[in-house]
Amino acid sequence: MFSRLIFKYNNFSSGQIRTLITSQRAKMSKECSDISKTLNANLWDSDPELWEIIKKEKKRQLRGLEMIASENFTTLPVLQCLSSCLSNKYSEGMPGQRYYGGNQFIDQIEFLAQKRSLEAYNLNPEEWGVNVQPYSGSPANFAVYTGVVEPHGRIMGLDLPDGGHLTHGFFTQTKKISATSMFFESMPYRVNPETGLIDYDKILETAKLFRPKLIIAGVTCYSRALDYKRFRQICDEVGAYLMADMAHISGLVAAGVTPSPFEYSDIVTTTTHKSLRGPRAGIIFFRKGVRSVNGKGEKILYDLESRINQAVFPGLQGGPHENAIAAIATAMKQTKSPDFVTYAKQIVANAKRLCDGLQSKGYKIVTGGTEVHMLLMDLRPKGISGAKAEYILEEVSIACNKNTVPGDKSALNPSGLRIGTPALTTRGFKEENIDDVVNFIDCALQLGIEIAKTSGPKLVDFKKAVHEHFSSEVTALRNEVEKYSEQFPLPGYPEY
Ligand code: DSN
Repeated sequence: MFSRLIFKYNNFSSGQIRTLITSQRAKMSKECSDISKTLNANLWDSDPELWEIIKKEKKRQLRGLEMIASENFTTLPVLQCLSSCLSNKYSEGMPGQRYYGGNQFIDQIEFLAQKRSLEAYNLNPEEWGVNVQPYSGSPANFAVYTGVVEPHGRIMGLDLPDGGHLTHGFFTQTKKISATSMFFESMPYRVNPETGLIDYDKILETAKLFRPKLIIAGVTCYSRALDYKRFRQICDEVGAYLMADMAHISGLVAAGVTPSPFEYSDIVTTTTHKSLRGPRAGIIFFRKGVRSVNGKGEKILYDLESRINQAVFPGLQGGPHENAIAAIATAMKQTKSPDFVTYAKQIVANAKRLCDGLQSKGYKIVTGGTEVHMLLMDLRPKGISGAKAEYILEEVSIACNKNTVPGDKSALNPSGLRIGTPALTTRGFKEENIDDVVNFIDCALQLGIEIAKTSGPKLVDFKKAVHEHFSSEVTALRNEVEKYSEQFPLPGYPEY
């Protein structure tokens, strides 16, 4: 810049040039400081409108009882990774083989995330590989199908109304809902409508007819441990891959408080933000080495590594989110601490206490209990729909979600509530606190049941009745819940 100036003004005296340079410097430094002011302004100064909304959300999280089974409060180190400079970098490809320069530190981070992910589940790197790049659970699952099951290849997963996930192949009588059912042929398996338990005999019977390439052992709403050994036997009988989707329970698996899918699976996918308490992201674990030995004694090797890695990138994704990958690395490190094991045990203890408490108040729990982090209430005997129950609970600052129960005719008007304990456990809730939570839930539901008796079948009329005739009761209960909840700290930044 200055050499160009000197060239332009080469007829000037040296004194004139010095004056010119000084004035140019002052101008540039003012411009730089203006730019820096814009770029480095705090959010609360640069965008107060958005900041106010974020603060309200923080307050909602603090004041409410968060009981959505898939949610959690992540840790400060995870949040710090997410909001770090790593967000700036493009790094398509795998560590050590990138399509862009400048990735020497990014590579270190991604290698660390891979190593710690394997360590978190005590996996031998000779036998298991991992891809930490999926943006979340749905892309992770879709990458597996893309890499391992050819287009229109066959997949079996638990039906969504019975507790499976959309990506496990959901479709209805009239519509293919999930892309899994559009681009692959999916056949659901179900739970026994009487017991609510997965019907393994039926899976085998169906699998023998359908001959799937891949069977998914995974749930989003099922309160029992899965029988991975049984899934393995079924897969072996029909020559299918076994993919476990452990998204909900991956924190419990890391802590060793629920059976691990790794012994029996070929592929394991997970999100990292549920019981694992990391960032919103996804991971795929895949087996390496010998898959089987054929009749001639020849070893058949797994080829999952290249298929899955290439399906993630370039198949489905662009640049990996390295800030999230760093956050995975630190979350995986946290799973190795004794505190994490205590937390995971407490999640299950709290869920069992919640189940006992609700049963003692006369509520029906699908499968009759829980072995994990959540339960499913069947509200049919109580005369209130899942949607109305969800609404009245939300009105008193208790967040959970309506859910189908086995035997429900319509997924649009489900009869159950899914309730989980990971988020409250992170906030320090113990069994005695869960007893208080049971009382809050019961008070709200009793009120809802009363209102539902007269408001008619429609949700809109129920909501109207809540506000027109019961607003003082609702407000009083909400105040109690919020006062109670506020005593328990949230991890993360104090204000946001
Ligand atoms: N949305 C998650 C759940 O609530 O289970 C699954 O992706």
